[in-house]
Formats: sequence, C-alpha cells, structure tokens
Amino acid sequence: DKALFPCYRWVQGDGIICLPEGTARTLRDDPQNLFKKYREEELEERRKVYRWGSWKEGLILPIAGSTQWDLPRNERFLEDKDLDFSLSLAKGLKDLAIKGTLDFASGVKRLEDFKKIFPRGKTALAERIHDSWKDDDLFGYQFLNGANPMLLRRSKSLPARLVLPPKMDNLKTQLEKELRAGSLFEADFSLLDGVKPNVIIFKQQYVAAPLVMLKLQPDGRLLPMVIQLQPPHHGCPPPLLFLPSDPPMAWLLAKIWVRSSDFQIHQLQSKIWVRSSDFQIHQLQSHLLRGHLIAESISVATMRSLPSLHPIYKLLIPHFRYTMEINILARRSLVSEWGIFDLVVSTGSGGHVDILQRATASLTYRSLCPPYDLADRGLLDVKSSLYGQDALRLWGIINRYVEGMVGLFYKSDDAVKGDTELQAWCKEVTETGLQGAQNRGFPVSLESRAQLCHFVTMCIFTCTGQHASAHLGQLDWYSWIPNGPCTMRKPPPTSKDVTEKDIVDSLPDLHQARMQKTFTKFLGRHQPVMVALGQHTEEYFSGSGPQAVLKQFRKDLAAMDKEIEVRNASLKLPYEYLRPSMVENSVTI
Ligand code: OYP
Ligand code: FE2
Repeated sequence: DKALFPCYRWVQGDGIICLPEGTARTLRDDPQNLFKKYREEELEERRKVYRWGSWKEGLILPIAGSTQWDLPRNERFLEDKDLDFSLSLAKGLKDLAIKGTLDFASGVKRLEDFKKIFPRGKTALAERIHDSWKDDDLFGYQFLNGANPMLLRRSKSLPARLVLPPKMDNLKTQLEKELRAGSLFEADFSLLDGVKPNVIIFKQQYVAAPLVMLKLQPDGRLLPMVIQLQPPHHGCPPPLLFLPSDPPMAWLLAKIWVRSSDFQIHQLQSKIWVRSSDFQIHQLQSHLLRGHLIAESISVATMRSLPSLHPIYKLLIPHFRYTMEINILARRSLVSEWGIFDLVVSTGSGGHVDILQRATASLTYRSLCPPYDLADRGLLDVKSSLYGQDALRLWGIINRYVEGMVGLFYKSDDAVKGDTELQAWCKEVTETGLQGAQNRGFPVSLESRAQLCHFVTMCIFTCTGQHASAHLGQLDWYSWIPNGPCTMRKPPPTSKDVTEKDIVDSLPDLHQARMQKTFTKFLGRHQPVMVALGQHTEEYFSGSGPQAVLKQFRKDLAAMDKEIEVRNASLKLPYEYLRPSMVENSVTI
C-alpha cells in the first residue's frame, strides 16, 4: 500500500525511479505498533549500508568509502548531473592542458598580465572587481558581502595582538575613537598562525596570519585603517604595520612624491597577503567545513537513525541530495595527497588539514545559526551587511517552514521528548557525526518543540544558505587572481620598499594561476542541473497539511527572491548569493 509504505528510495535496483510519498508518522502515532517492526528493520538495514567513515583525525565524520562506487546506490549522481559534472571538468582540464603548454614561452611581468588568464565569459561583478580591486572601498566591502562574510566582527576592545609602537599614537587615538563609537571592526586570521606552508615542486610557498582593523562609515562603507600581516612573536621585533596614509614628511616634498608612489604599491602588497589568507580560510573553514562536511555528517546520521516514515526524515531528505558523492570527489581529488590543494595552494600538503582541525575544534552551534552568529559578531544592525540581512531573512523563512511541519506532527513538548527515534537522531548527529560537539553548544537531546525547530532549521540552513553564501561568491571574487591568490611565493614584506615586480613575484605563477582559474570556474559556474531551495518535485509527504506548509514556504521564498531583485537593481554592487532562486536545495557542488 503506497500510502502507508513510503518508498524512501528515489532510485531502485535497476535504475527505476520511484517517487517517494506517504503519510509521515512518529512512533507515538502508531499505538498498535503496526509499523514498529518495519521501522526497526529499515534502520538496521540502513546502518549496514550507511556506515560512518573517517578521513582525518580530529575532524567530523564522513560517510564510509573512498570512491563514489563505494556509496549506496541512492546517493550517486543521476545521469544528468553525472554527465554535466564530467563533461565540464573534462573541458576545463583540456583547456588547461592546451593553454598550459604555451606558458613556458611567456610569464607574468606586470599585474595586468594576469588578464591573460581572466576568463572570457566572466561575470559582470568579476569585471568590476578587476577594474577597482585596488580600492580601499572594495577591499572593505568584501568582508561584508564577498565570498567569505564569516570572519568580520565588531571590536569589543583593541585586539591584544595589535602592538602599536609609541610613534603610532595618532593611529591609537583613531582606533580608540572608532571603538568608543562602536564603528571599529576586525578581521583576524589568527587561525592561520603557525600553519606549515606548502612546498610546490621544490619551491617554498608562504602563509601569513593577518589582522585588519576597519572602520564603518555612516554611509555604510567599511574602510581599512591598519593591516598587520603576522601576530607578534616572542623574541622577534614587533611586526610592521601598514597604514592607508603614513604621516606626510612635510619638509621633503620631493621625497613624499617618491615615497607616495612606493606606498601605493606596498599597500597593495599587504592587501594581497590578506586576500590570499582569506582564500585559504574561505575555502577550508567557511566552504568545505561549514558547508560540505557538516551537511554530510548530518545526512549520514539521519540515514542511520530516522526511518523513512518519520516526519523529520521526510522534511530533511531533499536537502541531502548528492552531498555524499560531491564530498567523496573532493576528498579524492581536491584535498587528497597530490590533489589540487597540494599542487597549487599555499596551505596544501597538510597545512589544510591542520586548518580544518583547528576550525573544527572551535566550531560552535551558535555560529551556524545566523540570528546568534550575527549578534555575536555585532553585525545585526549593520545596514550595509547585505549578507547579514539576507541570511536572517532566509533563516526566518526556513524556521517558519520547519515550525509549520513540526506543528503538524508534534502537539506538545512531551511528544518531542518522548520520541525515542528523534532523540537517538539528535545524539547521533552531535556525539558521533560531529564528534562530541556538545562541548560547543550542540544539543544531545531535544526537550521542546522550539528546540527541535531550531535544530532542524540549523540543519536545513547549513545545507542550503550557509553553503550558498560561501560557494557562490567564488566565481566573482576569485577569478581575478590578485584579488584572492591561491598561494604566495615570497615571505610577507618586512620593509616598505616594494616594487610591482616584488608583488608579481609573490603572486601565483602562471601555472598556479591557471589552475585557480580552471577550478574556480568549474566549481563556481552556473549549475545547469540544479534544484533551487524548496523546489524538489518528490512528494515525501502526502496529505493536505504538509502540502499547505510547503506551499507557504515556496510563497515566502518567491517573495524574498523578488525583493532582493528589486533591491539589487538600485545597488552599485548587487548581492545575489542568498537569493532563494540561486540557493541550491542541497550541497551538490
Ligand atoms: C571534486 O579530477 C570537486 O581534478 C571539485 O569539490 C573538483 C574536483 C573534484 C577535481 C577533479 C579532478 C568537488 C567540492 C568542494 C569543495 C569545497 C572546497 C572547494 C575548494 C576549491 C578550491 C579551488 C582551488 C583553486 C586552486
Ligand atoms: Fe561547494
């Protein structure tokens, strides 16, 4: 009976596609225990097929298996996705091989030479970034609404690592003034401090751990005030500080002109170091860990502990599609030994695993929930944080949807407390999948309907909005290599005498830059095979109640989409990464 026995598979043995549908019920909706045995058997079977794996010590758990062929049949890409992925990868690699062989004849000598590897079909935003990437304006803007909006926070005090020499009293006064006004912000890359840099083809690469202090202007612009490239270390002279306007030496006008042109360049150099650090943190912490890996852990835990009759299973399942396979592919070729990271990224060859471990150790529940995360980072009332506004709004819409569904199946807090399957699921996510994340605020049990809704909202937001906000910016912000270089080939500058040649020699070489372009384009390109948030066609729930809730969800999403479109039309730089029509329903790329 189809209505009673939902089919949890979307593909069966011979590739027959079977629409899952049916009536959701919790254990308590079944007082005569008609389904109890069925549920237990199903979970037993699932635990055999969905086994926990382990990739590296100190990281959250993935699905078992080392290749996509080890995956349960239902987790594999269907033909259209498979074809699109392979063909576009093959095309990228072919171009790389052809153009790469011509590289020995030419090199990068001037910054503008990076135009050689600027994609032809670039986005309008990437074009704008190429035109004004040197501006302080755009440099600050990226912390608010760029590819990695997760690092910026409002300062509560001057950071301890910012050692100001006595002759910088003026800067200190300015910083304190902004601090008192509540308009001082910081982006601190300390997570990268002491990470072992990569060695690529016998050449040492370099990693820095910068700190940027910024001020928020009344017009909403965020402007850098000072950049420190490394934290102070015991027994070393305090690190050099780079300023947007060194005090002019009035008595030597001629010298000022000379220094001033020099100054522009070294300013640029220190900013390039920051952008390179941002590339590392963005790809590893914000994108890979907080998007891809967490989504996978939650998905494995769910498959192992919720039977397909369970309402929460039905609610979550559309948001796990293709995540296991894309992550296996990434572990096989992107962050593996001899993978893309080892080949061309300064944190490759182990540094990247170190960063993931450090980031895992400080991963909190609050930081995955925008209402808390934005409050903790002091961004709630920052009007120019478009990321913040959109994340909050999207969180609210998902939360309303979850509340709607939960309300249909749980009539009281006791119903939540008494659902043993649900409790086992929560424990499996936090304790096993996320490896003891209860220390960092993740729940091990669910005591109320509100707590359940919050947890499920976090799960859906992580698989959708969280990933989209980190994934979709790549093509815009990392296509112009100097704005987000994958590696640095010279140590951070220790003097202010820097030439354009020094900068070019620090940036990726042509081969590394080409690899960055190829993979940025491959991952960041528009996905022709995609399901947008809430638009899955499988009907996991039958019955008019759940269908009305889903309908309302889609209506809310459409309204948000429209409003962002209107807002963006009047902005100098549109912010699109959390537009519901752009956000994928699950982590698939
Ligand atoms: C899997 O054979 C994926 O080269 C991408 O990644 C690329 C391959 C395989 C390469 C296959 C091959 C899927 C999903 C992901 C993720 C998160 C981290 C993204 C990091 C992007 C790094 C860009 C590197 C630029 C140098
Ligand atoms: Fe991604």
